[in-house]
Amino acid sequence: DSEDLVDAESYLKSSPQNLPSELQGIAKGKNVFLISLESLQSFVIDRKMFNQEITPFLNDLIEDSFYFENFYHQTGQGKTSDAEFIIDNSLYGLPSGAVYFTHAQNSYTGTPEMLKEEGYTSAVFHANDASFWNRELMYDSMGYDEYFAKPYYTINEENSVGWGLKDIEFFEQSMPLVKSLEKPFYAKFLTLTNHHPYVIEPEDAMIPNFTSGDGSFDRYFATVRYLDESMKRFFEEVKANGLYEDSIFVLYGDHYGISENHNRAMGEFLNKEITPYDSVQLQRVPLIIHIPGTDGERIDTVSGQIDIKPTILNLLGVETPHGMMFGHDLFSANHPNAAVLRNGSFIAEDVLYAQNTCYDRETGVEVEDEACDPYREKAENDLRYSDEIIYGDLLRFMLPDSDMTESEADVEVTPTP
Ligand code: GP9
Ligand code: MN
Repeated sequence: DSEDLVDAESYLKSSPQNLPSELQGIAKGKNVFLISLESLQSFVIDRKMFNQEITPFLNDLIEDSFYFENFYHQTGQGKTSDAEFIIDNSLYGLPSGAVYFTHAQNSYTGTPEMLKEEGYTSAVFHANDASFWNRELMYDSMGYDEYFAKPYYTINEENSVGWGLKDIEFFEQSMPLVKSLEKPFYAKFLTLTNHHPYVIEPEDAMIPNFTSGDGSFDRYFATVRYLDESMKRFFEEVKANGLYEDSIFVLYGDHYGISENHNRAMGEFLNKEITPYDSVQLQRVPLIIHIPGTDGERIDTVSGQIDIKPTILNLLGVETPHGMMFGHDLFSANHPNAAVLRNGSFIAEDVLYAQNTCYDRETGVEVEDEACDPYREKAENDLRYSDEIIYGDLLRFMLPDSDMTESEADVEVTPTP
């Protein structure tokens, strides 16, 4: 009941509040391009295979963007949809199942709904069945205005592969729809080509397969390279359509592409034996925040998808109370420099905790368990309170436009049924 929300709220208020960042409001009134890069992990960034860059375009984009090299996905079984949920709510997904399926009818204060107050139109572009991951229902709860799914795209034999429309085609066909949006807009794009088992047609492969003998691992690099090419073309289209200057771009990897079942091949590729420490480090996905007109900066802050909502809201200078968020502005000086993963692992400035073992974060050497104690409680509490909010649908007790909860305001407001 609302008392539980008050507990969760006081827990969140107990952690240091964001100090204003020097980028506060730098993108006020600008469009937001939010791009989910399917199954893209950070181990391919700035890396060559057979002397060829795996992600040449992203490697260049990073040079004049804010690139977070210690950014982790925090998804569970909900995969892409968990990433979408975490990013739009700054709440964790669930310990099992997909929150998009089990709790789409809850009350939320998602980013699209909050930006509506600021005059933004919000849209999702994704060339798959509209009902996949129960998105239609959850997008309503999030407050998205438009959802351009499969019916908006021309999909046929030659322009699709694997899970559907090829990414280069997807972005090409999306552009006229983007131009139809009222500005400013918050537009999310979900790519598809770089999806397990990473099938691509020879004419689309721009880099050879790796040679471990593990099929999906070996093919991963060609579909990653193709995704990179689709991003290059997309930025060219955005510039050609005069949308570049008045926009910011948030590109993120949604979750891992290569699971621990492929540790042998991964070990061969990285030339090391993959330990539980390495497996957590491999949960890093790219976060690239590109703000035209600003210089690039490589930022090593330990961070996660949970931080994206407060970061975007602060970049846009959105003052209204952000409600219950477990993440922190990535540009604030006192970001906690930590990330909690859905399975209870966590990464902090000096240690990394995985499978009941504490490691030195820099070296990967096992250290005494006490070294992880300072962060263990926060990791457990973050997940616990976030789960309570979802299982109890506690945000329905939030008063509109306020951080206050019903009981704190001591007003009798009957919660919406
Ligand atoms: C399906 C696409 C891929 O619409 O988002 O989903 P995933 O399997 O990565 O969650
Ligand atoms: Mn995905």
